[in-house]
Amino acid sequence: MRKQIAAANWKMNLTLQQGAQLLDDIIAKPHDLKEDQLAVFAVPFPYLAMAQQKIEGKKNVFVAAQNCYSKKSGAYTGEVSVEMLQSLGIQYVVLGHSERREYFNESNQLLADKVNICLEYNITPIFCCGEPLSIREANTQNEFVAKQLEESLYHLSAEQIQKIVIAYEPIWAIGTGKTATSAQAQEMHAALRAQLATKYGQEVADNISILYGGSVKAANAKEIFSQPDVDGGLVGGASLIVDEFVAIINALK
Ligand code: G2H
Repeated sequence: MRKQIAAANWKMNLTLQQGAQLLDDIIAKPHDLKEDQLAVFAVPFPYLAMAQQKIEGKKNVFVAAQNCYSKKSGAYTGEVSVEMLQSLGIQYVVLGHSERREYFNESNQLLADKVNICLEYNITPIFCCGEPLSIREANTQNEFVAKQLEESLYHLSAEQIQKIVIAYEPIWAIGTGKTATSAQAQEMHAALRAQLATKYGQEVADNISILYGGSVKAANAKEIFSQPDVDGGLVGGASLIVDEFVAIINALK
């Protein structure tokens, strides 16, 4: 049974004190995470240790980094290695968010290298993919997203690919208040799963969690997550509000 995941992406928001308070408040609220349901908090690098401490002993709750570097160590001033993350006990890393691709020129090839190093250190990549508005308008989104997966993930073995979480985030729906309809999300998620099945077989494809991201909030989470191929969400803005994110966790199927 694949995991259902509510992943918070704080992006570059909050002070340390605000982040600590937000985590305390969310953790204190009642939520009912079943065996196959996870809550993941992708926090800024300087808050990883704090967050990791706060979630210690909490079942099915994890902390994620929002990025990592593709090299093991060395003279890469300002970068953060996977080994550093591992030494903090971090088990998830968001990779290839569209903001990283756009503002920091992250290519599919660089992301393939980052995926590899994460797997080498037993850290699960939450691999983001998704098309810009122009591609959606040209109705070539399936090919566009297929290429992102092909160039960053399809060198992996069947065993390795099952360790990846995929997050589909149509760029036109990110932080814009525009959400893909649940039917649009389901259509893309089903297409991605079919593509994974073609490459790795149906059983492998059925084990891979595919999250939806882009203006998920308490009001639309249940409807989106109820789609058969949507396994939860990667949530930006709404993850910064206690009641919103708690409701989103509770909307997991
Ligand atoms: C997409 C998402 C979180 P938001 O970037 O990754 O952000 O929910 O604010 O659209």
